Amino acid sequence: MKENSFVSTDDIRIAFSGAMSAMYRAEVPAYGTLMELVGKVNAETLAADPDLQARLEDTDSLERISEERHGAIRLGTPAELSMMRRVFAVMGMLPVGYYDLSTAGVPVHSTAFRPVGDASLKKNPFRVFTSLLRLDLIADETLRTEAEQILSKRQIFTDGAIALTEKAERQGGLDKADAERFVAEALETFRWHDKANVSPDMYHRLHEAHRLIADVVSFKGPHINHLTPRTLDIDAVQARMPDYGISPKATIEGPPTRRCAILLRQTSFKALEEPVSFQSEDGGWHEGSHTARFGEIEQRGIALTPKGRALYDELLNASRKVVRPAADGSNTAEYEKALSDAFIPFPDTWAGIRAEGLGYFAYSLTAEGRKTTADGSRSLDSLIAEGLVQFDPIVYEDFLPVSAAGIFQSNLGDEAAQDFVASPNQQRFELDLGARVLNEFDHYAGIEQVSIADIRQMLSSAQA
Ligand code: OOG
Ligand code: NI
Repeated sequence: MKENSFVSTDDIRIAFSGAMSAMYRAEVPAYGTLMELVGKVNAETLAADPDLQARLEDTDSLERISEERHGAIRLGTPAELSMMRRVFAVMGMLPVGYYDLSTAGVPVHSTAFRPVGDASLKKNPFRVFTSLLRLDLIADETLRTEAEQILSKRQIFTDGAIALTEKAERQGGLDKADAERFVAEALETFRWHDKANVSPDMYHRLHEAHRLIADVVSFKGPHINHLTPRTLDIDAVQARMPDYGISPKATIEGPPTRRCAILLRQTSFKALEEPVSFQSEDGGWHEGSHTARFGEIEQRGIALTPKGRALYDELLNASRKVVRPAADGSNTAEYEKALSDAFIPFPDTWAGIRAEGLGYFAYSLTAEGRKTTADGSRSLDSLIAEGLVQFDPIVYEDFLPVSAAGIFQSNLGDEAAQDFVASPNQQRFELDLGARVLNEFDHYAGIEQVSIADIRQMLSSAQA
């Protein structure tokens, strides 16, 4: 087959995220309501801020502004994780970053499968936060063995999804008909199953050990547990959720409201209790329920350098020493105050963030710079001071472990907070994944460096 007859991995991802969104809206009506609210707030924010509208028109496609940016799944075995990696690769999604959530009381470690590179992210940024259950953190050995046995019997991928993934690997891509079939087959893995594959008793025991274990082990597959559209005003959506009959988690995760947005802010509505039937050993079905699925929103800011990230972590920790956000919302106002007070030392202008080396920027020539013949090897600071070069924040495309833990916890119920011994194990995770994860800092530094090399090259060739 000729290579140019293959559908691009970006186009397969576009089709897949669209199909996932439609499926989830049909399965979880409250999510459709959240999408409606997000669309409304985004439209209002744009109407009230023509500058923002103009800036976004340059960089984003406005009619897609409220589309999903990410979703999340939880897997049970190393074999599932490595096959998932191969399936996502067909859609141009690669594992970036390692997140250890054991420290935060959640027995998983995770990566985000996402497009890498500016062009792919612009076409469609959809990512999937993918966690692997860590049965090694479960104290009860009998239960651990039973859970392993249950998981070893399930097959979360359809035969078609596996065959088409292998075909894509063999050929280096998929043609249009195969790509369409691939999207439909891959979607099956993420579907909700209202019939559990364990007995009521087993579900109860798994649930007692940790709600998350019950969520992963009791079902035929790793149902998508949330999708997350982008909002231009997360505070407004959080405040208005109750007007739409949806109940938000108590606090917004991440940094406080700022002029210059950094990293990632996110919040969700609380997971819904949904009917599920369980089959007992005698074959009879028993009605019960399970709580796992929710909706989330996110607002992204600049990617921070290791120095900026260290400052972020330090200030976040400092704020939590003053007030720990309570899940019931009883101290939300105090928490928000402690958070914004703690972040006063973090500069809140782009120039300030840049001057202290806290964030990554993309550099480009100004209109003046494009006309000039300046020496391209001069310092960036002097080129900027003379108005020849400008800098724009590079958007953070990854996740934050403390925030992710907050999102998990808010959807696991208040009693689920548990202590595990901190045990990050990236090596084990990569072994199970069958690949190394990309380092997100290297990635942003690379984008920044390329932009600098480009302007130097343009200035020098103008001089020649
Ligand atoms: C994943 C929670 C993490 C985020 O946005 O930080 C996450 C999960 O609940 O499975 O999606
Ligand atoms: Ni999320």
